[in-house]
Amino acid sequence: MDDNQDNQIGRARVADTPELEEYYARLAKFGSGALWTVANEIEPWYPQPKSVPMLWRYEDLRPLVVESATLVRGDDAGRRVVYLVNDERKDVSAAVGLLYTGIQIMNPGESMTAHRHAASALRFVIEGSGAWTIVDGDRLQVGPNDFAITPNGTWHEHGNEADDNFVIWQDGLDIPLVNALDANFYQVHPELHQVPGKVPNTSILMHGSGILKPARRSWTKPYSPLLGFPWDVTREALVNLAKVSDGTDYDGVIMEYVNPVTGGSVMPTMGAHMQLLAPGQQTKAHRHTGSVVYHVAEGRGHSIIGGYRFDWQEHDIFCVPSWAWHEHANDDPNNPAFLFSFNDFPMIRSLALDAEEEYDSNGGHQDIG
Ligand code: GTQ
Repeated sequence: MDDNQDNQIGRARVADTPELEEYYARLAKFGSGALWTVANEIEPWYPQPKSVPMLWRYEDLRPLVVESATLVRGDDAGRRVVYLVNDERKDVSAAVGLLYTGIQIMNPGESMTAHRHAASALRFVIEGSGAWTIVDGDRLQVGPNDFAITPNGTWHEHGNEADDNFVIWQDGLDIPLVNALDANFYQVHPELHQVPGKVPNTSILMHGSGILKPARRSWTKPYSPLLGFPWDVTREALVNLAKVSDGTDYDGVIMEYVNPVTGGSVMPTMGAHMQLLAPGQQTKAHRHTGSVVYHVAEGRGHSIIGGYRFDWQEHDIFCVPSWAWHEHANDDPNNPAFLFSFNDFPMIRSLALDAEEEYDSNGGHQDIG
């Protein structure tokens, strides 16, 4: 921000004097302060995220994640996760804004105990067959690039039924948000494990057709009854949309994972998207309120975020802080790139805090919010 802009009527512009400093000291004794000493900082002209743009290379982290599988037992760790923390958000364990993310590994045949919390969680599977997660009794089977949710308050436990491979997946949670609101709760399941229902993937069988929904069945919970979103269906949907649409200027062909009952976001606090960048495509730059964590599902390319270039390849994870300019490019001239992402947009929207601007290379910005 240009601090000079604060030297104007309408902004706080009181100069310190010995008399005022002495007055401030007396206010502080009573748990108080003068607004004009903090006003410009707490009411910035536009969002001033602490988070910085970052990219975490899977190549760097995978060996360390694999090492964790020999260092600690799942039963001792709760979940065996290497979490990704923003350089400027270590105090709240956030990857960006108020979003948490981590890379979880499970050994062959291993399972984690059931628990629930007020925070909402999602998974994006990176590698390995045999992964499952039981969400409120529904045993979901997931594979690479599948997306799954464990909404706030649902009992969940994870496992790997393969004999000979790890499962590695990315977790995304709104833990920093829920903690910022002082609203987090955590419970270990009294039996440590749930009894799964008879038919695995019940939520997908019931709600996953994509074009039909069960008649006369009400669903009133604030999250999607569909808990798993398989990669093959997702990828095909994007490829099909790309046949008939050039997509958006800023994101290429992009689709949101939705609650099939409402068409809205999958959970009340976090939404998720998959986007396709056509071979060689370069998007325009924009910025908006809300924080985003990306996972490269397929392909290679780069993004320019807040003026920094980040080259990415498969399974790299990167973040876009709120109000940071960003644009994406698929650097492969022959193949599409697919980016998974999750965000806090449902929260931003429900609080009517959404704003967006298009980057104008002449230096000006156009408000398109
Ligand atoms: O599986 O619910 O990465 O509670 C961090 C906290 C995963 C989980 C994490 C969690 C979970």
